Amino acid sequence: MAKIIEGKLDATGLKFGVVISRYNSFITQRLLEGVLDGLVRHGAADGDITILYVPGSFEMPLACLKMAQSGQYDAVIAVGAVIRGATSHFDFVAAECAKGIARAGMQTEVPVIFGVLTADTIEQAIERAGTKLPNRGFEAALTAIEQVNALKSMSGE
Ligand code: INI
Repeated sequence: MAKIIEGKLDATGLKFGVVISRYNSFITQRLLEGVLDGLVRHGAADGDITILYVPGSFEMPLACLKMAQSGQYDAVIAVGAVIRGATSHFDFVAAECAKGIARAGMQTEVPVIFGVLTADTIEQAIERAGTKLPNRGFEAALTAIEQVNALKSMSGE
């Protein structure tokens, strides 16, 4: 019989850092609401969640790295919205943001979750922030909880 290791969706006693971008704040605030809802409804205490604001998604990797390095959090959740619109800036910001966030997790061995929307239009971003589609922030919260618990289970905690 195969041995299965998996993470429970129980955030009781876990500590979370949330890095949120002010850029496109009308979207990122909705995502933040989803993150907080997802964490608290799965048992996290309000006081165990720290929110760090940064100017834009390009600034998120360093902030995530610093939070993860601090040793104060079981997971860090990055919340941003990169919208293509009419600018080629999108490709640079989205690529650096994704790479940097992945690197922060690998470097620190703390789960750093990519709760960053990348969308071609503002309408798509609104849909993914909890209108036509589920709130991506809520999904990022559940991802964080599962990943923390999966890694804890794997190391026998
Ligand atoms: N930042 C975002 O978070 N989303 C975007 O869609 C975006 N666009 O398209 O320009 C964006 N740019 C700002 C960037 O993140 C930095 O704050 C800026 O370049 C200063 O470093």
